[in-house]
Amino acid sequence: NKRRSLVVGNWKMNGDRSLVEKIQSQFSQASLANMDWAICPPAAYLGLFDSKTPLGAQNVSQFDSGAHTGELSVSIVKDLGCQYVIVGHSERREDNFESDEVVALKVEKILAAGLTPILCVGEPESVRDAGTVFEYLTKQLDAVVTLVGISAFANIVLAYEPIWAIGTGKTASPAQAQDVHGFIRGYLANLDSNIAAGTTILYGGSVKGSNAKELFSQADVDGGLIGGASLNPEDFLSICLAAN
Ligand code: G2H
Repeated sequence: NKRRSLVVGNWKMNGDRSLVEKIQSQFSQASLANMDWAICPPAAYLGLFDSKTPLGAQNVSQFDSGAHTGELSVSIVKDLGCQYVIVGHSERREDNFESDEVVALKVEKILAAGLTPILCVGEPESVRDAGTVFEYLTKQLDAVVTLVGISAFANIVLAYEPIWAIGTGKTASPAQAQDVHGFIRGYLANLDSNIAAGTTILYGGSVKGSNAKELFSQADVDGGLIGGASLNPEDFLSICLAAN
């Protein structure tokens, strides 16, 4: 049996107060008993949501508190109602020069606070063209396993996001996604087969209402991390329904 599905909307640096209202009204009548969902809005909007909306942050600091201007700690986002924190998104790895080691430190902080990290991994197009996807992902995963240990993956959600498919309209085919998701589960299984069987692995990269069902039906795809399509409440609901 497959794991319970999860669909997470990542608004990135988009949205406004009115989208907060629209998404809440779109989801207020929805029956989504067989899956979990959450919204990761810009952090400034977290406090505008009612308590019925499951929330996540898009990032947190690797530090606990103190003199880190512009940063948000895990305890702050927890205080604002977050259950999840996206960590290691390729856009942060690129724009903010986050290394595998910094990503691992953030995962450690998120776990220590009792929140669920959504740990993003994924290769650029050049790596796919060179045929070294699995080596690239192994290095990203090793950094986290080394710091927090394999047993911590009982409380970590993984997201595979091929960088060449992010916001480009170029979705990985269901077979391409399954190929990598199967590899990731195999990587975990080499370390602990029970952990591997229970780990939620999301796919991210141009998921839409029209391709969600087929992606989510793959054996090792347990849901999605949704960027652009999560900004349209109807589209995002249709993606959640495809996982329900
Ligand atoms: C991948 C995804 C959400 P999009 O980054 O994290 O974005 O669905 O716009 O490709």
